[in-house]
Amino acid sequence: MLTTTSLDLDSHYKLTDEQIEFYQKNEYIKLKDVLSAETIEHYKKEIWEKTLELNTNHLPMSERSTYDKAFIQVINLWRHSEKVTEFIMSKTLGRIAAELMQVDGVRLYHDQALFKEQKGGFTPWHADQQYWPLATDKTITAWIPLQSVSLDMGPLSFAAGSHEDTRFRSLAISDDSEQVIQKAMDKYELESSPFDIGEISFHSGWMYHRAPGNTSGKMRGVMTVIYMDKDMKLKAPENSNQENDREQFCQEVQVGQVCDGPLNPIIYQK
Ligand SMILES: O=C(O)CCC(=O)C(=O)O
Repeated sequence: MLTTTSLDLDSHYKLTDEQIEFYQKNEYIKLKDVLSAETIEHYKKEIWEKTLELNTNHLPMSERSTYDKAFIQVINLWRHSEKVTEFIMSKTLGRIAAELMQVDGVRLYHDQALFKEQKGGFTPWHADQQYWPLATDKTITAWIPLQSVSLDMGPLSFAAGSHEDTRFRSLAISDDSEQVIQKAMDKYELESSPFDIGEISFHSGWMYHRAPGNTSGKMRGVMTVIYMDKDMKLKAPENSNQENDREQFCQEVQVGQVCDGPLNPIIYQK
């Protein structure tokens, strides 16, 4: 039986200067052996069961929108399970997030389970921050596979350095974002590679990414944690997605104030 102290959720994953420079330039990075297979296994069952229990996306694939074909999405799982809370509050992951962004500390924006079902569709090209009413670009997502992810399961794929192209920031996830952004991504290097167990990617809120569909016959279970700079301020929402996010994730926070509401605990601080 594992105890929390035997897990690597609160250890120091030493990033090299090259890794931090790589992230600063490309705004994504894939890191191997961040968590042990043992740790992932310890939390996997609870995350898996809660995700399936709370999922409301039950239509047959053929009747779903492109967005809903891409994944089952369950948000703020940490509010539903103490065990998941332990996982989400990992200082190992929070510290990596802070060091990659070069900030003194990070808060939780929210978590989400993203399970790509058997025959699940592709995740269209997009940048996450279209959805977020956050004042700066100091945001980052940890994408944490709950099993290894082969190419046919739909690994998250990144256009290195694409955050520099600001033209498509108003596009929400859709067939339109897939087509329009795809055309502009040729000039960036595409990283689309499998994930080992324990390998975790980190990407910024404004870098463009997508995922191929799942043709493997197996569910692709992934947990994500979205962090923001601990000093992040709430900005006035600029679209309906941001209005929605403000209500869901920035409760009790006024525009112009630090996002330090009850749903935004500090996860790591120097
Ligand atoms: O898991 C996926 O297919 C998409 C994930 C994603 O877009 C994200 O975590 O920002």
